[in-house]
Amino acid sequence: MRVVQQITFEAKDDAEAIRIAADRLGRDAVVLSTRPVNKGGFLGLFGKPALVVTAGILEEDEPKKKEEPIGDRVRAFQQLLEGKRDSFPVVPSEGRSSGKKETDDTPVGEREDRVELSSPVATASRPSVSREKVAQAYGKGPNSVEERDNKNLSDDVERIQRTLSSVLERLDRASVSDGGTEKPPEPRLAPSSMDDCRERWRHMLLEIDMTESFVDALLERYRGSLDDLSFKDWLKESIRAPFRDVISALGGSRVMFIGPTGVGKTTTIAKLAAANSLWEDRKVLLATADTYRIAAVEQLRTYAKILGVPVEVIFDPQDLKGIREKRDVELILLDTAGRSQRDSRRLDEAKELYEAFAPESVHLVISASSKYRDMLDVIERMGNMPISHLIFTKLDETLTLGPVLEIALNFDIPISFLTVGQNVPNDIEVASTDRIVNMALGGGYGD
Ligand SMILES: Nc1nc2c(ncn2[C@@H]2O[C@H](COP(=O)(O)OP(=O)(O)OP(=O)(O)O)[C@@H](O)[C@H]2O)c(=O)[nH]1
Ligand SMILES: [Mg+2]
Repeated sequence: MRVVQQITFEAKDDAEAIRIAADRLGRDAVVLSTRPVNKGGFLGLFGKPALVVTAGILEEDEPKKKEEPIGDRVRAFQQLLEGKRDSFPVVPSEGRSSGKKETDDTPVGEREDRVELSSPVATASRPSVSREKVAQAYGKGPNSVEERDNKNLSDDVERIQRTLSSVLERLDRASVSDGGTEKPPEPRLAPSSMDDCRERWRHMLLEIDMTESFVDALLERYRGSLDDLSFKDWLKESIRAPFRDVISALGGSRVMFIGPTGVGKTTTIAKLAAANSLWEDRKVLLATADTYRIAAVEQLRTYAKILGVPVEVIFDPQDLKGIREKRDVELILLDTAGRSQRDSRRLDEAKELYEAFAPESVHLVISASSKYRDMLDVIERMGNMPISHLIFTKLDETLTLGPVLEIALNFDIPISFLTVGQNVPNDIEVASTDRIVNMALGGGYGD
């Protein structure tokens, strides 16, 4: 990689630096460095802060090979990212892999049993995981007969377990409604009354940080429900995560991502861009309207370069109209600046982007480690745009997924994806009601 057409100029802030670089060098301009200086003033004091900016265009040393096998592209992608983590400030080096030894006593939420591609570290210490396994994590089925058999077997076991627990819980209910005349169930298998059962769930739901009044209302609703489902299955039936694969979960070919600062919007977009371009072989275009921070533009540009997909920087919402009409693109993922739900001016700007882009779906990205009240506030205030999907990120960072469950139960907005770590592109899943409920009630990610 070499720099061509390098220029140096002054700007008052990051946003102006990005804009001047693009004006003078075109849309592929990259800000290479910025140095803060004080302009004017006396003896270096009382001056106005400014930036001395170096920008240029990066060019590949050798033309890229045309079509590498997918495995090689993925591995190269991972290796480049691992390398980038040391030098690139917005992709921090402390990954989720703590290097801690896992034992059977390790709480489920701390286990590292996610699907992992071979990174430079992983290849040395453990076998890499097949493409099929990764494809499965993205909602694709197993390929070989052996894999199908294993899957059928584990599906059967899961079905039997579900049936058994539902039968046990029905037994509990029956013993209560019959005024206790029924033969008491085995004490080690189930609590002896509906109230015990209810208390147990109540305790558990409060432990995972659900709101007390909501928990009581929820348990009442369950008691009054006519169907014969176990509580867990009833919860699963009550939330919406209906998508089976990455394409249906995206909900269209023009997709916009909004959300508070630092929740993982750009990382999630990079994961989805990888999934779509590497596994689905779709022509993806990344666009970013986050021109407030140099690091934000460069973060997306870095992912785009590694993936070999084009990226457009949006300075003006009207730029989106041209992008919408691009013919050779199958999927446009629009990244936006993180904004506080309390900053109404920034929210209006997002609305302008929405109107110019006319997306087919708007995914609101929320961190699973936020408090329930804050999640609620985000959804309500960002609702100045029609939110079509919810994405929960950072499920790996919390053991108490009650707020996620509570949002899922309270809103009729479908949940599209769950992200479970910093690793691009692995740490993302198409959301499923099973996963959400099992993780929430089972002690977090890893259950
Ligand atoms: N543990 C964990 N970290 C994540 C996850 N998703 C993203 N991150 C990390 O969260 C940090 C912020 O991610 P970004 O993608 O830059 O977040 P953003 O929403 O684009 O941030 P702004 O553009 O500043 O609003 C980075 O360090 C990511 O690696 C996740 O699922 N789990
Ligand atoms: Mg971002």
